[in-house]
Amino acid sequence: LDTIYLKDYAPPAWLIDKLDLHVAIHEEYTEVRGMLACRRNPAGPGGELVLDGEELALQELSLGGTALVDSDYTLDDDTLCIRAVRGAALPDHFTLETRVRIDPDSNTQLSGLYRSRDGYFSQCEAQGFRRISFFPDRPDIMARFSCTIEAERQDFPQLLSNGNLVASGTLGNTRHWARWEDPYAKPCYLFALVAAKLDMLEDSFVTRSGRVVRLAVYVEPGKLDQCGHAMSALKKSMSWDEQRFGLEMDLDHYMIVAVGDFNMGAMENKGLNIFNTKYVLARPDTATDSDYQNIDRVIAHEYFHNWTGNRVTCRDWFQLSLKEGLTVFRDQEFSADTHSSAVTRIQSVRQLRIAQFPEDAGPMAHPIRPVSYAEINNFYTATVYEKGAEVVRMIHTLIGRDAFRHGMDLYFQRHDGQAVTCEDFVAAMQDASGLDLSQFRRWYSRAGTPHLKAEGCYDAAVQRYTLTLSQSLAPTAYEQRLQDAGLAIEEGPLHIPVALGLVLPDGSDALEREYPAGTCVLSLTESTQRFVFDHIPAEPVASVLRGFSAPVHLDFPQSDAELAHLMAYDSDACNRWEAGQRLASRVLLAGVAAGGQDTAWIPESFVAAVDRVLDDGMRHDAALAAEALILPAEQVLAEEMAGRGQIIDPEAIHRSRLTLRHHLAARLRDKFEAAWQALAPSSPYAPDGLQVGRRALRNLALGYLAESDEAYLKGHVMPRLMAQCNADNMTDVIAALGTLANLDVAERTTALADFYTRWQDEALVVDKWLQVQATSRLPGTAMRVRALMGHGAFDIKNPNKVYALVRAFCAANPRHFHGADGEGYRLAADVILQLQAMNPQVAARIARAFDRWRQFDSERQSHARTQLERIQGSTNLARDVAEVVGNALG
Ligand code: BAL
Ligand code: ZN
Repeated sequence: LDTIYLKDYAPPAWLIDKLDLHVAIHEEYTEVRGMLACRRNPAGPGGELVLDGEELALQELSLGGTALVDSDYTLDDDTLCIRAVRGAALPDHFTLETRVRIDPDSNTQLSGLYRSRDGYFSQCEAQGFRRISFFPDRPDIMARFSCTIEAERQDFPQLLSNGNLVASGTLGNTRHWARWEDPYAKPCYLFALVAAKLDMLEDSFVTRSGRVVRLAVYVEPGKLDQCGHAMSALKKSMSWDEQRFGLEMDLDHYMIVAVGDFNMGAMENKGLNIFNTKYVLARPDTATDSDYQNIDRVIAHEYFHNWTGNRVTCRDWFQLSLKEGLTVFRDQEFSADTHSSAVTRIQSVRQLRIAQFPEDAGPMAHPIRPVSYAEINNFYTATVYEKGAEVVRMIHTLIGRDAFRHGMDLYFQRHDGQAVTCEDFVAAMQDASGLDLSQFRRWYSRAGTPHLKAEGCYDAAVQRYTLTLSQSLAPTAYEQRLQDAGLAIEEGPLHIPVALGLVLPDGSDALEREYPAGTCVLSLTESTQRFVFDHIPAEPVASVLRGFSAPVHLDFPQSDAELAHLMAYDSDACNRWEAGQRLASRVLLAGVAAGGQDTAWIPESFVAAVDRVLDDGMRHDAALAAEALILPAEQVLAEEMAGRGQIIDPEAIHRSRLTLRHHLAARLRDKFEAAWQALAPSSPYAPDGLQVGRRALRNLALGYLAESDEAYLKGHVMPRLMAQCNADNMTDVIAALGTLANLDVAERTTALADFYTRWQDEALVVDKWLQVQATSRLPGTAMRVRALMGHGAFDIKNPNKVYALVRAFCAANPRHFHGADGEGYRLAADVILQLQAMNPQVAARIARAFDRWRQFDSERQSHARTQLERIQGSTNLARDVAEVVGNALG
């Protein structure tokens, strides 16, 4: 596998100022003509003009109107190099004309231009544009694009591209054309093209300076009743970015197109976002509360990219987190401001632990700015996105909200219209705040999750509390790769912001007078540091890492009683939740050590704590209580075991979690019943904060009630579950169906069959039907997933179907994926082998499920190795898959 290194970055020899495209879509093929205004880069290294091109059938090539001859250029599978024009040296400026044919109808990779049910759609990030036209496909080439699209009028009435529609017309009897011009220079990964038959919802937004922006959401015919929420999310995002960051929409048109075949969640193409339908379509009876929230978040994310990504873009793909980490931070802040900030933060932290911490500990470990890759598509990761956002958040925590805003202003003043590096972003933050961030920069080049060790000591005689903090970061697989490649490994302590509160016995904050919200932000910059607090009137319980102020593992030996104190009194909601999670993990891991059976390992104090949280949830904040009552995920417990050097035992983890659920259900049945009754809906469905919280807690209570003994389950719970399968909103329906999918009862079959009959024509709802079955805890799930792959509802060419069935099974059903018989691994390998020829990006994402195979027992390791080697030995091994599997096998 060829590896690409950051150290080899060189500025381009040639710049492209303009690209004029003409795309003619025909039934048999699509013809693409490109006119590239090329200019020698005065700051470049000199040399030939190198254009990328993949699966392009070259028809014509000329320079300034002169057809090039064979000796003027070389063409291979992925590059076209122009050296001369009829033997003479290239002039400093010229226009290059290319004409190619492509075959979007057979493009199953969904990268470049491809056919989906309702038309043709493009996806160019990271390197899809080279599958449309010859071009230097690198983000530091920013050109002004114009695009004329031509197609059959009846089948493809909408012809869309970036920017403004400047002309359109008809061609003969059946064809039509449209010409678009984008006023902003952009890298080619932001180019987009749609030729389709879609319905449109139109609206407008007036920016704070008075610009009227036409907004349009395009969806498959018949789905207009499912786009209202996306449109309102877009308008909310536009207002929020003006208020929080002073950033205004810069175009007259902003379009969102939803398509059912899409590798990613969505794509921020300039003025023409293309979205996976999953993040656009919603109606109360088809979408859950979390679907609604995800739509808000993803619409906002893509919109925010207009500034953080499009106006200022990345110099090279190693800088991906420059736009992704920053934009995730921005979408998290948007969600915090528009929903509950505590719940938003808790959900982000949970997701980081489930997806990013294991990545940091596994064979694909990399810093948020890696220095090498084989396939860039493998680096759209939880690390680049979610940990990248944490790094931006730490800057925000260290310098404060106002300085951060000044830093953003400075970043845009300096770099608007440029392709820059993470270093440029940090420099703007440093210059705006005056805080020296040189040590902080290490976060950009270090892989792995640091350990933060804390030790507290209270001296009652002098009323002094001393906190000793130490940090350590063990080498990961990434450092090994650096070493193998002879690259330097960065060392030294990190700059870690540790937000701290001291909670007194009466529940008040000891630091409340000196610091806002009683929270001070400590800067840990040494390996070990002591922090001293005087005038602390009684022994406090330290609340370390409030708001999860740094993405680290906290090693702080607090007693159960101290954690219970934080659960009850910490003024920081995130740390109240965290204390509960630490307590629950402690209990569950004791259960694992005890084999997961009987209940002697479940302390009475834990049952009492759950009882209190339930009470609190009914009286105050149901949403927060629901978060607190979700036990740590099996994957998180598995990582805790691995972190302690233990072999992961997925069966024992599952068993102890289930035993704890049964125990809580038995002990607190009346409480769960009371919650279920008290939280019954009293108004029509709306995905608003209050209702969302009430539904979450009510469905959580129902889930616990379903863990009751058989008689109670049959007599009292089953009728409710079956009735709820016909609720008027998908949140309640899927909560009931998901619960039933875990139960070995006849009603399970009936409910699943009825659901499918009702929803078989709604693709996104069918995805939910696949997912609840893929994540079922019942024995035989691997076999049922395999059977579902042969069901008419499944289509291996559609990423959403693969994600709903296969990825959900591999990533969200650890007990069955890591089943002792190796069936889960075999299933994943079969899918990867079949999929890699069609869609290597999606195949590689499934392959990531093997990341942690070495942490299991030798029998499981042997099953996993067999499958990994089987994949690695396959003919036509895709590069994306080869990198993932190669790293896994080490
Ligand atoms: N840029 C790829 C999709 C996203 O992160 O918005
Ligand atoms: Zn993004």
